[in-house]
Amino acid sequence: KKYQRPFSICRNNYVSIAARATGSKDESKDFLAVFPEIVHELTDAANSLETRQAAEWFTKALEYNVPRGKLNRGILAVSTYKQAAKAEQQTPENLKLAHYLGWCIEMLQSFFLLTDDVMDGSTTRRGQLCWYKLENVGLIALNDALMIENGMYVLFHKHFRHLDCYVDLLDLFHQITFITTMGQSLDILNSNKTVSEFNIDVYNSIVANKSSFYTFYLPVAAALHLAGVTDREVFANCRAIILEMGNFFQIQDDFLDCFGDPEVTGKVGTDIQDNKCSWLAVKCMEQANPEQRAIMEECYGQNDPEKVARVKQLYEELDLASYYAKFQEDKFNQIKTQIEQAHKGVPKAILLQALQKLHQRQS
Ligand code: DMA
Ligand code: MG
Ligand code: MG
Ligand code: MG
Repeated sequence: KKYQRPFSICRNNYVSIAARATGSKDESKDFLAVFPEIVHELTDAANSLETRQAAEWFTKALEYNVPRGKLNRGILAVSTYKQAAKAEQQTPENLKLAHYLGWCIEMLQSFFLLTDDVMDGSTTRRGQLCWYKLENVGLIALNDALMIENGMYVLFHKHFRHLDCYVDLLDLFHQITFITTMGQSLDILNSNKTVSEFNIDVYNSIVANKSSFYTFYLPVAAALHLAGVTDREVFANCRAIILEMGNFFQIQDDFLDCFGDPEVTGKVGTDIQDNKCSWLAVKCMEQANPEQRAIMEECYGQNDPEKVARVKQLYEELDLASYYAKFQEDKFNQIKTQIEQAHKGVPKAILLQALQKLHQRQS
């Protein structure tokens, strides 16, 4: 009940619902100001198919899901564009396009989250009940996820088709979607293994694919395409740094799944119950003695509150929180140096800003 929110939201008041947004006030405000137009255009496109009832449903799905997160990815696209595009390129029309691009990334993220929550059996997301958990939604959420994903291409068609970068953008979104779905598949397939089979190499390959590409590479690369950057080396250099950032980001996500405050993260963790090859499980198995390993083998991946508590207790006995704090600091500094030493053409200031946002994040 606590998380249930009414469907109807005042159209012009998205700013007040963006409590989770972590951009500067102006960045978030400017970004959110575009969302009602996105909804309007997508609703129009759906209505033109004479599917009025479905169009109304689509509007609800968009409003409930798309603008509710931290908006980091969407805003990262806008700020990368502002840094990478030449001054004369930065016309109001082009800045508007950068915002549309940012919302396309938020829509892709929303598509992944809708399906992720079904697969992970999660209950809450972004401080509200997961979409599929709403009484009148259920598994139609899977079709809603597809509507949101493909709504994104309606926007591309309408606003980007005339640009030289159109094909590169479409290619990029398709490639990233493919990689992410492969990563999600790896994540699920490994959750069917036993905890003693987990290791850091398996972990790193899951994370690179399921998280790093769409979280950091997509917003930066998409904005570079829009800014007219064509030098492949710039993309390749960004990619190496960004994959490290994504790995860092997902390690934090895994830590917060267990030790975060759901009031702050907006979601209740499920990794232990779901038998996920999470960073904590990997580190626990690396550091555990034979008795502790046996506890993990018995209790990990069970939907039983006592067993979940026993796993958390074990994480505490091994003081994984202190290990994490130290690891996080070292990794942060290592990535910072890597960005500072990057080739010319890499949007260093933007990457440093994105990295700074991750520093000791709680949500
Ligand atoms: C995140 O994995 C990956 C995608 C593609 C959504 P996750 O299940 O750890 O994410 P969350 O903790 O947000 O459910
Ligand atoms: Mg999940
Ligand atoms: Mg998942
Ligand atoms: Mg998680």
